[in-house]
Amino acid sequence: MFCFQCEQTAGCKACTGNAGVCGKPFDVALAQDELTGALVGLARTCRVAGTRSEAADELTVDGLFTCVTNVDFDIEAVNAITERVRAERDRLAAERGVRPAVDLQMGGLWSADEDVRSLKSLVLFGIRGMAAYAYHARVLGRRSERVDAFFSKALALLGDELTVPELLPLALEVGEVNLECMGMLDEANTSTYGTPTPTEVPLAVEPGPFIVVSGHDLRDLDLILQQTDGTGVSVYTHGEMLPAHAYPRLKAHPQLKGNFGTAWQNQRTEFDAIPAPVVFTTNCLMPPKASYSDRVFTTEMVAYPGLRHIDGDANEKDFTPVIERAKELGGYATRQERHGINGGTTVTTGFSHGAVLSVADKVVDAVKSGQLNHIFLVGGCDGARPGRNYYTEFVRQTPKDSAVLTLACGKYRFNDLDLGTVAGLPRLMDVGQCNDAYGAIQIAVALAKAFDCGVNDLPLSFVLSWYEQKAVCILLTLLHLGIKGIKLGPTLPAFVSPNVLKVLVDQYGIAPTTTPEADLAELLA
Ligand code: FS2
Ligand code: SF4
Repeated sequence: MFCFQCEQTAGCKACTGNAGVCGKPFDVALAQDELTGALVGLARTCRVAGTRSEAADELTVDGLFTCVTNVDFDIEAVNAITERVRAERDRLAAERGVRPAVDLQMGGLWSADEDVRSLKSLVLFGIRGMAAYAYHARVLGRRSERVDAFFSKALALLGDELTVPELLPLALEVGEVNLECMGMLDEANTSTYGTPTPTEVPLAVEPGPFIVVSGHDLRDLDLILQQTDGTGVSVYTHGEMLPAHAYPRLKAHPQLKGNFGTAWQNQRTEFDAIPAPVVFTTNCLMPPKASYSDRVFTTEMVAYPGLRHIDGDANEKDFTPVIERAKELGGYATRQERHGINGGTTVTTGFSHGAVLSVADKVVDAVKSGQLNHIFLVGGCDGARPGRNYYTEFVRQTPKDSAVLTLACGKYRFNDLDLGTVAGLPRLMDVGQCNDAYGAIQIAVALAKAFDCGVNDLPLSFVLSWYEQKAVCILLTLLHLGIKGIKLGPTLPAFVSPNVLKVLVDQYGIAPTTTPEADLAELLA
């Protein structure tokens, strides 16, 4: 196997051998390569035929999302999608009277010239991340012709012989289209569930049966809430589901009680003795320990051999097996006090662009009067690699006349800290999930407009942590917008070759994180 798509890749180079660091076995890695090669074959067939189909678009999104880190560890599930992709390719080719294109052999890509491999990887991993967002939007009834057409175009191009100057703009185009895709998901989430408002979320677990819901899919949480109404079963969010508490139509369910645990990489400890079922709606699933695997359910594209999968149409899924399991397990007999990693007992979320821009005047006045001197966006993924406490220390050391916007699961390093207020605003504001980077961008653009300057001229710095492929597409979006001087950690992507890195440094001033002290001094200078 060869896989180097995520931050924890072996030796900061690549996972090879029998299994990846994430626990993905070599045969699943090979099956995911085969699936990706088949998606390229389908896209090339669409290109020759001059058309796509709804089934091809759906399978493309499903297939790309399946290959995101910590989503699918089940070879049968992966192979089943590959077969459907090939069948749709053949059907479409027959319908259009063209020859079906052959699958791409991914080994050729992994052993290509290192700059070509680097840029094609940026494109492929970026569209894998974007596919997750397109998927969440689709279950809420949203699709975008531009987004779907781009998936097909980019996949077909991955099979072509392209040069570095041809591939660079394609990578930036991933960022451009991802902005549209995140915007589509933002519109889907807010029009379905309302505009998030700042909400304090307890970390304690109340007595009685409960379900923990992890991942990013709000529709799954919505269904679970509807199906637990009046049953006496409580619901807790986990990981990236935390921002759900801020959506009016989700928090209207009184059984949505709080947030369980911290970021994804702590699940094998935090779920060990839990008297409740856990549902994974998306990444980040880790191979479960035997001590709790009988309590873990997967749904949508998430799959793991031996775990129970809740299947069915995204809008009519039946979570009864999960609810029954919650009742059997019974939950805790007494209230469990639980804490964030810095000892806090609550966290606050819901500083969406809608909420922050409703007090935009206050923010602008605070900057103009000098009360608010700097805004840091400290966002991205959490992960297991040592060195990620950089982000805790960075946030802890930000000056009192600054504010910190955050998003995605990296915030669990510091979201239970009490940073107080600045100019009447909380100093720490959680914008939401990783896809809510869209919201953070809207906030930055609105501030730039208010000050009649560019985003790079604002007293605003981006300090990002990455782990999987959604971080890749978000980074490409920021580059597409021309954002300069991003600090990126805890390590740089293994798939970025020295020459590609040089372009990123020369044109965008991207730099690896160093120490909180040095980075803060530089960003505030
Ligand atoms: Fe965190 Fe994992 Fe959100 Fe990533 S829970 S690293 O999938 O997309 O962020
Ligand atoms: Fe390795 Fe990451 Fe690939 Fe898993 S997803 S095999 S950890 S590079």
